[in-house]
Amino acid sequence: MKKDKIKEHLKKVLKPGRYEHTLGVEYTADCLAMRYGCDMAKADLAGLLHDCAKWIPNKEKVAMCKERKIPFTQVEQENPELLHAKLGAEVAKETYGIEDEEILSAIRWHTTGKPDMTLLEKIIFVADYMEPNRDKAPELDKIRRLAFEDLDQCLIFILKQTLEYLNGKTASCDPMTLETYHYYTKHEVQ
Ligand code: DGI
Ligand code: FE
Ligand code: FE
Repeated sequence: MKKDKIKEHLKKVLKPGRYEHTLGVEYTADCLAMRYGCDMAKADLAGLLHDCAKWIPNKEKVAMCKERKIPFTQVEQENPELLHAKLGAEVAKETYGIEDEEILSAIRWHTTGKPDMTLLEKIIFVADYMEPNRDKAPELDKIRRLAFEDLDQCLIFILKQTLEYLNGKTASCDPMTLETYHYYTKHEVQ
């Protein structure tokens, strides 16, 4: 599907605030791609589509994952909103015709991250957290500066904040969120 058609479709299915967020992630992913020499067309599409499964009701998310034999964790089953990432990669392929594995993987891992992420995966993860419409996370000004100075440090800072936030909420942490955090803090270059 062409980009303007994708936008038209997303505008229809997503809530207005979610659509604005999507455009914010697209724009921010473009900026980070410029800074780090990532393929801009891929960053743009991955940013645009990263939340394309967000509108699907939770029950349906679980059913769709089962139908497609997409494996999910216990935490994802208890918090099906997490599944919008894995399912998003499938929807991007099925509905929007995206075949590029790098783009699909960036969509798939945008919520939890994963160990040893590609540049594109890191860019989408970070762009999602800091795009201009976001205003809830603490120290966003620091995160936005860090994103353009040191992408890995920014990733670690975001993961740390996410774990603190989940602790405070006693929401269960997905094993992949923890694994990503441990991977990046262990591989941190001092
Ligand atoms: O879809 P978005 O809202 O744009 O952003 P997202 O895909 O990063 O999802 C953000 C939400 O996901 C936020 O409320 C925190 C939550 N989250 C991230 N990691 C985990 C998690 N929730 C649980 N239960 N476990 C996690 O490991
Ligand atoms: Fe998301
Ligand atoms: Fe998002």
